[in-house]
Amino acid sequence: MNDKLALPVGTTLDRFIMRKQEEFPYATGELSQLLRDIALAAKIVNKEINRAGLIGVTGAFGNQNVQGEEQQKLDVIANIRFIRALRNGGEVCAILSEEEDDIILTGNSKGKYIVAIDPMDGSSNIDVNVSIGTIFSIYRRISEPGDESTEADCLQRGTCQVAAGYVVYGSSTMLVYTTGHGVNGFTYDVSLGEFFLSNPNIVTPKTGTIYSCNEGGVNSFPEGYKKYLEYCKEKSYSGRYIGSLVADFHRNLLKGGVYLYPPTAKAPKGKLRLMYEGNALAFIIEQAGGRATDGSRRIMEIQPTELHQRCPLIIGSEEMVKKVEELLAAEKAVVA
Ligand code: P6P
Repeated sequence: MNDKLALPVGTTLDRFIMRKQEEFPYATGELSQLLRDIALAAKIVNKEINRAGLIGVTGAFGNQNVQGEEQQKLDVIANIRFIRALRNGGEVCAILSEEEDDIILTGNSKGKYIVAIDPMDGSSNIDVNVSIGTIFSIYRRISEPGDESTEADCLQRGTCQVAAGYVVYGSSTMLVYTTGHGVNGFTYDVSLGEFFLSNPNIVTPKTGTIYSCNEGGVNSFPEGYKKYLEYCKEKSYSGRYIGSLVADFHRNLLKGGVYLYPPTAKAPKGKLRLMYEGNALAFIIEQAGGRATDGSRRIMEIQPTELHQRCPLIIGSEEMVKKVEELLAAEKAVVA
């Protein structure tokens, strides 16, 4: 047969998920269905982002979220889309969303899974056509199926995640996820309405020359961070900071680099949220051979105590993250 006349289109996300499920004889398909539900919502959100300026969904919604941040219209829309897809998919019993004060009980009391999600990360960039993203983290519930889900279901360490991923709505739209067996990236083909495997088995470089940090707050950074930024300049590293964590993370994941969000005067515990930013990306970066810390602890070992708790975040290439930790430790030694 002359295949050259009709080249294969590649592996769809659905087919990839099914193949991976076959590798786990006891897999019952619920997690596979959950991942499909997330992909469906991502396709819908992608369409609304691409047409935001035409359908009047740019700009502020007029409310603040639990974080005290100005909600953008697309924050609210993405939150609705993902919650609806997860509720209708039936596999999720509760959702922890950046845009909701409390956990959302989906009514699927028999659902085995919990999802922690930042439906639209970097939303301040929406109106200026800069990449934005969705970040998600999936846990098995602790409470019994059939019982009402509890906050304890959502306050699990990152090491308990069964899957995590993100969608980056950029020059192309990509979904990148892990279930603890490596990291794989899928690019969305709008014309076919499918995600296709484009970045199999992503491994992040052990080191790099890119650092991502909002240095506007440098005067209030702990000394060790200041020392690391000086180190980057001595080494003539490239400063790349988009203001969308997902976009900065994705570039550094593929090219090598480190993203830092230190404690600042404005955010003494850091700005980023542990449950639906730190843990999700930490799972991915570790599966890709990188490292994620809050400066002294492995992100995924932090025991959460609040749904929306924040954490300092240093994440990316292993050797670069270790260098930051080394300078922070030296600072502590001097202070002690
Ligand atoms: P700053 C977006 O609000 C976000 O959570 C991340 O996506 C981004 O990296 C960071 O905050 C930007 O924060 O303080 O530099 O504007």
